[in-house]
Parts: sequence; structure tokens; C-alpha cells
Amino acid sequence: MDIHKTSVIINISTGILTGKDILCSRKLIRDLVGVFGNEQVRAELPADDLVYEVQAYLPVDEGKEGGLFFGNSTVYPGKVDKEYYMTRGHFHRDLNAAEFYWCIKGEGVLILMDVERKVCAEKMQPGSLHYIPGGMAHRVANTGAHKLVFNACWSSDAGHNYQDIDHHGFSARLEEVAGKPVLMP
Ligand code: S6P
Ligand code: ZN
Repeated sequence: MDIHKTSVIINISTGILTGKDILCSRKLIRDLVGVFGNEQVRAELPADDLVYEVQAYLPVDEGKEGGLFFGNSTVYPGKVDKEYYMTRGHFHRDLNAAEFYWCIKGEGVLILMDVERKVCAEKMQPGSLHYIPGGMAHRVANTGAHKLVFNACWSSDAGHNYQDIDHHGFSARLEEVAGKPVLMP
């Protein structure tokens, strides 16, 4: 019997995925209208500044029950006014669907918000493992001077609800105050 190579390789030092089935997406400053608190400052930043990019390995169809998806996200260092560069954030469409994040490189903060809009946050550093329970919106801010890289694993039928965050945002923002990250209501 043949022993096959896998079609996807993860570089365990960098978190980067390689293989023909990897999807890539990027969010530039121009794509993030309304995401940061100070929209005027965002609009004045270079439009092609890269805020974050995501590699995704989706081995089964989206929506399939029982399958898993894998992602590698990189959030670049930067700020919009006092607010750190961060991901848009989302709830899963299935509020029962949890997710794991783990940090590979850099430093940051995972911001979580429940459906009552109560926010909490966890520090991300290489090796930190984060269990995101179902029903918690999640977003990641890079609080360091270098790239923040983290991997993720979530269920293929979790789905994504971006609308809620697009319309109402999170009830707290992560800002730099006296050189330190502070969650501001
Ligand atoms: C997917 C998982 C991550 C994010 C990625 C970008 O469930 O949480 O792969 O998609 O970090 O964040 P966002 O909020 O733009 O999807
Ligand atoms: Zn998610």
C-alpha cells in the first residue's frame, strides 16, 4: 500500500501554509471602511497599506456538517490613530460553533464579545492557545512592532456573520494609552 504525502504543509516555525488548495485573502486599509473608531484618520492612511492577510485550507465544502477548516492569519503592525491594526471580527453564523486560535509569532490581543455585547480579552504571544466558545464574536489586534501570526481551526458548518459587527461594532476598542494596550469601552 502507498503512503501518500499530504497536499498541504504547515511551516511550524512561521505558521505559513503551502499547497495547491490554499486560498488567500488580504485586507488593505481601503477595504476597512468604518472598522476603526477614527474613520477620518483611516481614510487619510495609504489606501494599499496591508492590515491583514489570511490563508485558508477548506478541505470540505462550506456548510458540511462534521468537517473542519484551518486558517493562518497575519496581522501587520500599525495603528489607525490610537487603535491597533486588527481583523474585522465576526460571530459564527452557528452560535454553537467554537474555534481554536493559537499564536505562532508576535504579540497581540484576542478580543471577544458575547451576544449581550460583554467584552473580554486574552493576551496573544507565541504558544498561547485560545478557545473561542460559540456565541462569542472574535477579532485580533496586533499590539507589537512586528507581524502577529496565528493559526485557527473551526468547523466547516460554523459560517460567518460579519453583518452584526459591521453594523454595531464591538462594545470596546483596543487602543494604545501611554505605550500600552488598553480596552476602551
Ligand atoms: C475564521 C477565523 C479566522 C478569521 C481571520 C480573519 O472563522 O476566525 O480565520 O477569518 O482571522 O478575520 P475576519 O474577522 O476578517 O474573518
Ligand atoms: Zn471565526
